Order: sequence, then structure tokens, then C-alpha cells
Amino acid sequence: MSHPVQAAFPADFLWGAATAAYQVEGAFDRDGKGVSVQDAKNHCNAFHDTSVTSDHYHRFREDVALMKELGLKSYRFSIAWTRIYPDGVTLNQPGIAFYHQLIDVLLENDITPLITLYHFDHPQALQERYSGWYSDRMIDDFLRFAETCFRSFGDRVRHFMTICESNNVVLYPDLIGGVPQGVEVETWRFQVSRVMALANARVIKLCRQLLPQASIGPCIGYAVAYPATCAPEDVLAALNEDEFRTFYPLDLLCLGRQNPAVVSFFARRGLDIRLPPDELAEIGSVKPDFIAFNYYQSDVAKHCPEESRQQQPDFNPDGQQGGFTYPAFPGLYAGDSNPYLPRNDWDWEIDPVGLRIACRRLYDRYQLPLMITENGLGARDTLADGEIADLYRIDYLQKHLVQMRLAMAEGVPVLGYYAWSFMDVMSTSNGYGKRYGFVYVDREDKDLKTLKRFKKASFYWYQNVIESQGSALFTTEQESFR
Ligand code: BGP
Repeated sequence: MSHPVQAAFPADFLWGAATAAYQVEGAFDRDGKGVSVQDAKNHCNAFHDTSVTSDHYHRFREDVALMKELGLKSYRFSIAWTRIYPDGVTLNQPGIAFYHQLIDVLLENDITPLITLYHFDHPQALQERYSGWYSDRMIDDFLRFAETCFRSFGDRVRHFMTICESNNVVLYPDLIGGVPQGVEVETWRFQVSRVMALANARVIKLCRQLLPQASIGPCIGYAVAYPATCAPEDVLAALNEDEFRTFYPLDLLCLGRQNPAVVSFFARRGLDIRLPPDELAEIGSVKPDFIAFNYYQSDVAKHCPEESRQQQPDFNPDGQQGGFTYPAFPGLYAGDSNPYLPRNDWDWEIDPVGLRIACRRLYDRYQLPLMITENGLGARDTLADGEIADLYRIDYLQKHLVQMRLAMAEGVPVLGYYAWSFMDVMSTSNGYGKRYGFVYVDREDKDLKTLKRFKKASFYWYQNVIESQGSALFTTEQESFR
């Protein structure tokens, strides 16, 4: 296969892969760890059991050896807040010790750590005390946790992300503890995004004071919105989706301004979401070093008249195509499927070109370097004779990386790419029935089995991509990785 853009990637390009603490570590109550909102949630969910997950807490040395063999230049992981502050307030040294060991072993293997400070798992104690991110009190507790991370790990870690997908967590309140009784969901959404924006700004400021050499940025999930047709109402609906879901939070975090269309939409409904000028000025006084974004799929938006029935989005729980519940937000947009794109079993549409569009849109609007911090294909993998022939995943990753490279050739500075996920982890919406990793973990939702690790076909493929500094993307025949 030949391709017009075959120039090598920058020498310092961060070829990476990612995980998150509650999805990979297990050991949910070991060495003083407290209960997180994710741990609490698992008691009422068929597959969400954070007690063991992929047992990385006990096997991290073996896992880092696999990262080394894969050739990873960088590993993105999150720090479990509840290992460091089990109840949100009291320091737990053994939790710090665990991450010291993980960071040291990564560095011994020349793997650059990228730390996510918050990946959906704050202490349940803070949720019970004051409803977590719904309260301003969360800001100081998050700052205390971040400061401990900077002081403990900042001598060796140079890259930090603040809050993972602050835009998506407000769309799915149950992901982070839910909306307190008696509070309107829209009121909750804007309060949480305000608190997160303030926390983000103060944490970045603190990082600059304590670690002037470090780089730090926020993270969002971006599903580029396409109009369902070229009818102007549908084009407007797609603009609405982009502005509400992605640009409102990013404008706030990167430009310190509130998107006027969003402000006016809620004003017309009697909700004043304008921030006090001093808060806006504070948020705007901090410019991140980069924008991290997670990309899996694009979206379709169509006109949604005012008189339509509101529908919150919901995941496809059983992995049968057609089971996804598309959102409908009257007066803004309604989601729909895209007839031009294939999809996985959970209805996530596969759109490599969308990644290029996302890169172009984000850079054009914010003029900040980008990091793609999650991208991958959720699938049911089959272990047969110790092998996993995940050619569908190779196809997905290869096409996305090529489009990312094209965006770079078009002038977008992309600092790194982190596939989701390094190894199989507990999927947030679908447990172990849906896997993403380069490394297979031998377990099912209800059966821990051996927890042994197996390298998938995609492992060898990514190894070759990294080793060739990306040029294998344009030459490899997938068949050779079978
Ligand atoms: C992102 C989360 C990840 C991961 C991923 C895949 O939004 O940051 O933690 O879960 O989505 O989603 P899922 O696991 O639901 O398939």
C-alpha cells in the first residue's frame, strides 16, 4: 500500500497506550485504599466489579515488561484518588508508595509516564459528604490531592492531565455519583462544569508553581458532529451539538469564555448560567499547554423541534447492534445513526476521517498542541490456542493513525497518540464483554479465570508501527500479523 504522507513522525512523538485506575488496578481495598464512587457503583451493576479488574496492582511489573516489549514510548495511567486520600482528607502513604514503584519501573524501561489526575473515581466519602463535583468544596479537596501528586511524583513525571472528559461526565451523571435528589439535571450539569473548570484552572496554576518544567492540560471526549442532511436545520443541529458538548467546556477551559449560544439557550429557559466575572477571569488567566482528547467515533445530529420529547443518551448494554439510545434535546439536536459508516457491536460508528476532522477543528479553534489520549475499538475477542486474531482492531487503529498523520501533515501539532487500551480493562459501559487492549487478560465478567496475559495480533502490529516510527502504517499488510 502506498500513501502520500509517509514522512517519519517527529522523533519525540509519544507512541502510547492508556488505562485508568478503577478499570485496571483491582485491589480496591488493599493497603488502605478507600471506596471510590466507582467501587460504590459496582454493588448495583451486573459487571462493574472493581475488586480485581485486570489485577494490575499486583502484576504491574509483568505489565510494564509487556509495555517495554511492545516498544511503548509513553504510558498514560490515572492515579486512584482513594489510594492517596481514602476518605478525601487523610493521607495514605502506601498508596503513594504504589505509584512511586510504578513510575520507577516505567522510567527504568524508558517509558514516559503521562498521569491523569482524575478519571471518574473520587472518594465516595466526598460524594456522601457534599455530593462530589456538585459542590465548590470539591475544588480544595482536589487541589490537595493534586498537590500531593505533584510533590510526590513531579521530580520524575513531566506530563499531567487534569480531569478526564469533563464534558462527557456531565452528560452521564451516573458515571460520577449521580445528581442529588431534588436537583434539576441541567442545574447539576452547569454547576459541575463550573466547579471542574475552576478546579482545572487552579490545578494547572499550582502545577506551574511547583513544577515549572512540567506540561499539563485538560481532557475532553470529542465525537465530531455531522449534520444528518444538508438541510440548514440539521446543519444548525450539528453546530449545536458541537457547541454544547465540546466547545462550551473547551472554550471555558482554554479561552476563559462561555459560549454565547449556550448561555442564551439556557437564559431562554430561565436558567442563568453566566459565571461571575472574577471566576471567568480566573479561569481565563490559565492557558493549558495542550488539549488532550479522546476519540472513538463521530456523531450525527438532526433537527429536534422544541415540542419533541427529551431523551437522555444511554449505552447499548448487551452489545447487539441497534441497542444504543440516541439523545434528543428539544430545541438543540437529536442523535441518529450514520448510514455511511460501519459500527461495532455497541453501535459506536467507526470513522477514521472523523479523527482528522476533530484534529483540524480543535487546532483551528484553540491553536494549542493536541494529544490523542484515547482511541480504540471495543470488540469481543476470542482466545484460541493462546492467540487472539484481532485483525479488526488493527484495521481500526491503522486507519485512525493514518488520518492523524494526515492531520499532522495539514499543520496540526499532535504530540502523542495513546491507544485505548494498553491491556484489556473493565469497560466503563460494558465490562469485560467489550475489550480494547493489545494484551488479552484471561477473565470474564463473572469468572476471574487465570488473569494470565496474552499478546494479541494487534500487539505485534503496534510494535512494528512504533519500531518503524510510523512508517509501517503505510506499508504493512495486515495478513502478516495473523
Ligand atoms: C472513555 C473513558 C475510558 C473508557 C472509554 C471506552 O470515555 O475515558 O475510561 O472507558 O471511554 O468506553 P467503554 O469502556 O464504555 O467502552
